[in-house]
Amino acid sequence: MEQHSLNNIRTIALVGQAGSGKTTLAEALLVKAGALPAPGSIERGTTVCDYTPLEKQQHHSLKLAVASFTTQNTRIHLLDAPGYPDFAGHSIPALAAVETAAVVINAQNGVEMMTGRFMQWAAELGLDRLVIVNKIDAENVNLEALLEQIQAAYGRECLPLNLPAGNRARVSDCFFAPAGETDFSSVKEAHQRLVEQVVEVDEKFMRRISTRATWRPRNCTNRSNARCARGTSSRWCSPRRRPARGWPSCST
Ligand SMILES: Nc1nc2c(ncn2[C@@H]2O[C@H](COP(=O)(O)OP(=O)(O)O)[C@@H](O)[C@H]2O)c(=O)[nH]1
Ligand SMILES: [Mg+2]
Repeated sequence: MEQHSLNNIRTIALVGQAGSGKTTLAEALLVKAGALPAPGSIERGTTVCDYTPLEKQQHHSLKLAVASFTTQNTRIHLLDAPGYPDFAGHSIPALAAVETAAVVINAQNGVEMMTGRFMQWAAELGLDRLVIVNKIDAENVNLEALLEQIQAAYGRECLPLNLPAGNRARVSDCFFAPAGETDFSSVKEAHQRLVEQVVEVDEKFMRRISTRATWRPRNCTNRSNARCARGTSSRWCSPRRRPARGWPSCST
């Protein structure tokens, strides 16, 4: 049996409104990681997580299910939680067992009642929170408006790691390997925003990227960056937290 150190184990709960596609997403992740040869289907009752006779018959999750896979030398334990409020007794305990709550949103419906509930419960438990916008291929979806809705509900710090491309047929990576076209905004802009935000909260990351010659904080000049101008919160700009050599300093 594979052995993984604690550093290489992640526990993630897929939570959110019923019908947002959590069980289908779990299936897709298992296939992508090579743990399953092909995805099962909700309609045929062949998914890993909806395995009880009643779930197969009803075509939705009724209890918590666990599925595990390995990717990039990391063991992932996924908890697929039912989304109906009636089954919250099964989904709330999932949050106590994980480090990350992935709140899945149905792109057709936007922020729904259980989206808000899970965002709040996960925040109360101090969990990392990840918002996954699912069903982007469906009809009547406006992803730009949905991003605004998410940011209005949960803060401007909700930034896209991926942006839709090819009229919602695929996504472009805006963080790890930023490249490609997008349906709105741009990879470059989204990447800069993400890096600026991560740098603000993660000093280790700041040290790592501070050795890169190519990246510079966006608009990091005395005139254009309000925080730099005030000499306050921006870590790489503040006189007390001046970054490693080669970085523009706004304190001068
Ligand atoms: N068009 C589309 N349908 C999806 C997608 N993901 C799930 N579905 C469908 O949405 C329905 C609910 O999916 P399910 O995984 O049971 O949602 P859950 O209740 O959040 O677990 C099923 O009919 C799925 O086939 C998606 O990305 N696009
Ligand atoms: Mg489900």
